Amino acid sequence: MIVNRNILTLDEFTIQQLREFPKATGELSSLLRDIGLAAKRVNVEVNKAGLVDILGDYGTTNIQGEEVKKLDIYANNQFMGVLKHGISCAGIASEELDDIVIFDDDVSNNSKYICMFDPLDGSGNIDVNISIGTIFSIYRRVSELGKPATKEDFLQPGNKQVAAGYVIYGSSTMLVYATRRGVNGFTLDQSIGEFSLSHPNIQCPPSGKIYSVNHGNFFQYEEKVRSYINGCQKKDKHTGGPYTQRYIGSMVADVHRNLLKGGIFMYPGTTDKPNGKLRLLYECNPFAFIIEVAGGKATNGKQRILDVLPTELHQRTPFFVGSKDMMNELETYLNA
Ligand code: P6P
Repeated sequence: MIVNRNILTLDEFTIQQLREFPKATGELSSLLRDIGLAAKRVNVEVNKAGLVDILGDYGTTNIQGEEVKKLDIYANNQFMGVLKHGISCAGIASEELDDIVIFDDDVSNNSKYICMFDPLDGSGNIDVNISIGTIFSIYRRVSELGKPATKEDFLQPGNKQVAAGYVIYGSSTMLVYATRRGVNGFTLDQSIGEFSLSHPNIQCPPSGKIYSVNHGNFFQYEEKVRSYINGCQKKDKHTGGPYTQRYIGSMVADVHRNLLKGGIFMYPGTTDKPNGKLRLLYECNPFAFIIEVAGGKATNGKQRILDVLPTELHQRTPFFVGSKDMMNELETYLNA
């Protein structure tokens, strides 16, 4: 008889982490468990998206001017709901909401953290059954406890993140999160309805053979970026080329693969969109934090992403993220 090895669930893992920090209040662990709960609820709907009338457009567009899929709204409401009714979060920001939402009740005003998230990244892929994801970023508040959170709590540089992570709704559903102590991956075990530790202490391979970029924009990239991309396609003294090109069009899926296998993901600025497409606060900062804790690097082409001082909630940034050696190769081109 095969005895199930004792695989820690997300709840058990976060509680075990608490034991190592006797002074910890447990608020962060509670917040992560809340996120896990919302992710399980979203997962149920994502998995049946083809079966119920949850497909199709919601008939509105979000601040990004993108058509909003029903699942976007559902996911946004699930994450906002568990965080509002939890004990650890004073307010949220979301790709789907024009402005921050301050929960402003006694419990929330005394909560130490705020959370920003993209509730369903890659939602344009929902109808064609390609992996999509949730991305989240957690900060300690800088505003006074006991009072409502403020905008300053949300406009902190990424290097102030306490934790960050993502959920990938793919061939299996995984929740991956990082604190400064490490990156750990939990796979949803449908038999018990729990995220179970499947990828402890994830390390991003220092190099790899995969590069991810939208070649359709190639002639809109600056010359140094085009030169690096060319270097990825041939034996080149600077790069370890030729590499394999993989681009899913769902950042969570592309970066997750590169995190585990090694690789580089790029969403450069273009002539049409000099700041690129991806959002700093709830897409790039969380992945930059995760990749750096796992041993990789993340920049905007000029500086470390985590050092960028945000000025607006939905500001965009060029984004280059991945294996350390590949990022260093890229920088020999960009700094030439
Ligand atoms: P493009 C999905 O809409 C997303 O925000 C990321 O998940 C993905 O990497 C990127 O946009 C794809 O954008 O312009 O290459 O289709």
